[in-house]
Amino acid sequence: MKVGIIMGSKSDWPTMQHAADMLDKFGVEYETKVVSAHRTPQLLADYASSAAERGIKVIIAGAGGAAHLPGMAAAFTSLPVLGVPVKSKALNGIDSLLSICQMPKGVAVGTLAIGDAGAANAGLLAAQILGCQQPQLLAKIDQFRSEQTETILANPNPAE
Ligand code: RP5
Repeated sequence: MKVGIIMGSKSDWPTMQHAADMLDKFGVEYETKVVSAHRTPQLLADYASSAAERGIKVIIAGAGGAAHLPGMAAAFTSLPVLGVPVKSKALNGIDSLLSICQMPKGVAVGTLAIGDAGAANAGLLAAQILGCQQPQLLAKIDQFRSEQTETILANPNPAE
């Protein structure tokens, strides 16, 4: 298991699924789990503090509202933690974004964009991090980018 995808609630899954889909594209192994910083604090402590010894290399953590999950996960492990701000109903994810990206100095969380794009990019970035040690994985990411570029260049007319 290389990537741990955790989220504060089952209701985050439609967003966080995009991270899993991206990892599937590159054949990167992952696990998914609901782990809430405030509803299941002991589970969070256990999950994050044991992640490295269980073979996890990167954690993707998504949460909405007062989204302390990524920061708290990062407090329990020195593995890289990528935070995904889930779009909240009340404030459209601005609350999630600010509570994830405004980490005080000393414990780092990499923050992605709000919502589906952020989750997909978290998967992509996790694959790139793992790719530092795996040239074949980086080659797959290069191929993905080339295809993305070709798709746009082959269809430049926005009205078509
Ligand atoms: C956060 O509260 C979760 O990450 C979720 O985005 C939000 C709402 O959770 P539910 O009330 O839908 O379970 O902890």
